[in-house]
Amino acid sequence: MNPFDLIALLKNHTIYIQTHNFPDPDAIASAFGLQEFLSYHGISADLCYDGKIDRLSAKKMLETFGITMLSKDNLPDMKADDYIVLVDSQKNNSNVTDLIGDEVACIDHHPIFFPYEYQYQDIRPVGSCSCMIASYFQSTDTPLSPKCAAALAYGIKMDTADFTRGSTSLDMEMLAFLFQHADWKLVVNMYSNTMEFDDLRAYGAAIQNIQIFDRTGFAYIPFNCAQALIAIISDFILSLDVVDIAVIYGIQTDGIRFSIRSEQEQIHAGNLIARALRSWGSGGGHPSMAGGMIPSENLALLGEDIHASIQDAFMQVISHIEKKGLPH
Ligand SMILES: [Mn+2]
Repeated sequence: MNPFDLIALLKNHTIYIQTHNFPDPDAIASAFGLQEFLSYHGISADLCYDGKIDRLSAKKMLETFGITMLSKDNLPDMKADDYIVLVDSQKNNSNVTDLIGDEVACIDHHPIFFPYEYQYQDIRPVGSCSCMIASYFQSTDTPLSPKCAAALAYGIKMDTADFTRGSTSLDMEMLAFLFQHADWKLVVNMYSNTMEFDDLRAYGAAIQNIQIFDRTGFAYIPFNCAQALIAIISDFILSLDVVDIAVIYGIQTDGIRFSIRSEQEQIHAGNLIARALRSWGSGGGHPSMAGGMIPSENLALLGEDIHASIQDAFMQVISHIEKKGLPH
């Protein structure tokens, strides 16, 4: 894709850059990076999202890099003919709210589940959305501020778990490119004081109730907590030597939210959750990380022992894939 096509498309319109509903470092960095990129080319854009910025790491990012993101409730002026650029997300996915503006463009690195005719579409199977935005600066010789370069570098590092997850050579090349421009102290600063005291409760609960079948670990968080925290607990459980697949879920007021990790090559995390939750909810994602949800109105379908039902559903899909050696 040619970033100049995006610039041409967006000229003379009111522009919003929207992330998915649980803005993580890659989503925030991508939105911020695109904002600076467009600004240099004479286009001003506001960053927006629905949902919550409820993780310390995300809040800290906004502070550290001086980023302003407007929540849905602070967007009373958005009109139907305003343009929206989706970053790190795609229209019609369950994790992104359909705002009133017109989704004319999409820059993302997730698999396509719901094809949509954007006027500008740049969707590539790379490890982070941030590396795609970095490549826009590089390929167009657009100046990059030390702050913005640092944010994009942090986005790449976080989404690839420091090049241990889904990383590609573009992620690596762009990190090297960003390193030359970045105020690296800001990146280092993001790694200190990253845990909130309340997080310990979620860790504690998961440690208490973890169950391991074969090499699949199940654990749940029995109270409302941030989606990003469920994902962090998922990474934590996956780090156990006896676990190759982690299925972590949080019992929330609007349903059960899942975070899945797989380090088994034949088990595609996105396909696993899509199939396991098929009759109750929905899910999807990457080969190694995925998410999903069972809405509260469907909880009755799980029967009396919801944990046993969830474990059965996942174990059935896993053993089916292992037996058949199905391609993912
Ligand atoms: Mn991402």
